[in-house]
Amino acid sequence: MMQASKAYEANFDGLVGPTHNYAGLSFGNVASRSNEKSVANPKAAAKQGLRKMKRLADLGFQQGVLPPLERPSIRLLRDVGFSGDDASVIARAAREAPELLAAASSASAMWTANAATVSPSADTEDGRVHFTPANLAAKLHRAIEHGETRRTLAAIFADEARFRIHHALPGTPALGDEGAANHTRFAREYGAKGVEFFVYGKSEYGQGPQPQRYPARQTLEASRAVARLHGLSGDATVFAQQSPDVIDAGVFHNDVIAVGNRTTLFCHERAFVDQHKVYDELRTKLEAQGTPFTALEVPESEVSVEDAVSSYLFNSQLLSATDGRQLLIVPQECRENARVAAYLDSLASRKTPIDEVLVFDLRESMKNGGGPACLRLRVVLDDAEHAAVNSRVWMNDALFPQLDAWIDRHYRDRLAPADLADPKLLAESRAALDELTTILGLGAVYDFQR
Ligand code: SUG
Repeated sequence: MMQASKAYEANFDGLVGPTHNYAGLSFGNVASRSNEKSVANPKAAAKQGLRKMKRLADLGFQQGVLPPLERPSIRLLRDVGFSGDDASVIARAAREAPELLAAASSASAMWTANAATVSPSADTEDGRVHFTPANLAAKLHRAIEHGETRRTLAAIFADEARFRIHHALPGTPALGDEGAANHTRFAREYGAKGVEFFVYGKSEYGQGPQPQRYPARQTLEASRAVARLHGLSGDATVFAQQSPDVIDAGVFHNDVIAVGNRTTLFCHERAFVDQHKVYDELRTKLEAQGTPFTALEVPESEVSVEDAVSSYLFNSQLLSATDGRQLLIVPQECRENARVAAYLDSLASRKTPIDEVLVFDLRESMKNGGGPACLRLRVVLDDAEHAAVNSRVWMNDALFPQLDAWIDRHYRDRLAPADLADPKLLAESRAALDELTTILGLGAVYDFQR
C-alpha cells in the first residue's frame, strides 16, 4: 500500500506516430540535419519507444503513455492555402511545397519533453499540478503541436480541482518556449516543496550573450512567464542561461547537456553561463528548504561537448528507484563513443550519486535528435492525483501487448520522404489513431473524430 502523503515521479513517454520520418526540419539539431532524407522505420521507432516504457514500468517506475498527434496535419495545409478534398490537399502540397508537407507530417510530438512544462502541486500557489503546453515557436512543424497537446493533456489530467492546464504562451520569438526540455526540478522528496530550475537560451529584451550560428529556442521571458502562470515563488525558482557556444555546437535544448533529479544535477562543465554562480544559487535555495545539492560535472577533458551531442550522454533519464538508488538511462550511442563509454564505466569506481547505468536502443528517435529524456514528460503525482489520472494510459502487462499488436497492425516499416505524398498514409494514420483512442480511453481527441 502506498502512504497517503507520498508522491512519485511518473514519466509519460510519447508513442511514436505512424508518420515518423527524417525531413531535416530542425536547423541547430545536428542529428536531424545529418539524417535528412534517409529512410525511416516507423514500426521499429514505435517499438523501441514502447520497449523503453515497458522496461521502466517493470522496474517499478510509474510509466504513462501520451498518444501521437494527427499527422499529416491537414489543418496546417489548409491554413496555408491548399484546398479541395484531403487527397487533393496532400497532392498539391507535395507538388508545390514539399517542405510544408514535411512539416505537416512530422511525428515530432513523440518528444514529450517538449510537450509542456509541469510543476508539481507541492510547488504551486494553488496546490494544483500545473501544465503549460510549450508553444515550440522556433520550428513550424513543432509550433503546430500545442493545441492538440493541450487537448490530450486535458483528456488524461481531466480533474480541474487537481490539474491546471494553461494555454501555450503566445507563439512569437520573444516568448519561445520549449517546455520541460529546459526545466528541471530539485527536491528532497518528490512530494516536498522543491526548487524549479529554468534554463533559457537568450533574453529577448535583456542584455547578454547570444549564439551566433544556431537559434536559441527558449527565452528568459518565456521561462519567467511559465513560472508566473504556475504560481511558483521566487525563493524556489532559479533561472540560468545556457552557454551560447554550446548552442552553437548543437545543444538546442538544455536536456542535451544537463539532467537533474531530486538532489542531483548531472551536467557538462560548459552547460551554463556563470556555471558556479548557478550551482551556488541552486545550493542556497535548496539548503534553505533543508535539501542538499550535488552537481556532478563532467569535464571537457573527459567528454567533449561534441561527444555529448553525438552520444546524448546528458539526454539521459536520472531516475530514483523505489530502493533509493539512482539509475541513469542512456541511449546505446553512449556505448559506441569510446570516451563516453569510458566515463560511464568509471562511475562504478568513483563516488557519485549514479548507482547504475541502463542502456536502451532508441536508434530511430536518436537519428532525429531525440534520446531517452526527449521522449518523456515528467509529472510528479501524489496518491490522490495519481488516482485522478485516466488509468488507461499506465504502462503495464496488459497495455504493452495491446500496443505492440496495434503497432504491428498499423505501422509501416519503411517511410521515405517521397512517401509523405501518399494519400494512403493519412487514412492509415487516422485508422491507427482512432483505434488508439479506444485502447487508451481518451474519447474523441482528434479533429477527424469530431
Ligand atoms: O525539436 N527533432 C526534435 C528533437 C527534439 C528533442 N527533444 C529534446 N531535446 N527534449 C527537435 O529538434 C526533427 C524532425 C525532422 O527533422 O524530421 C525534430 O523535430
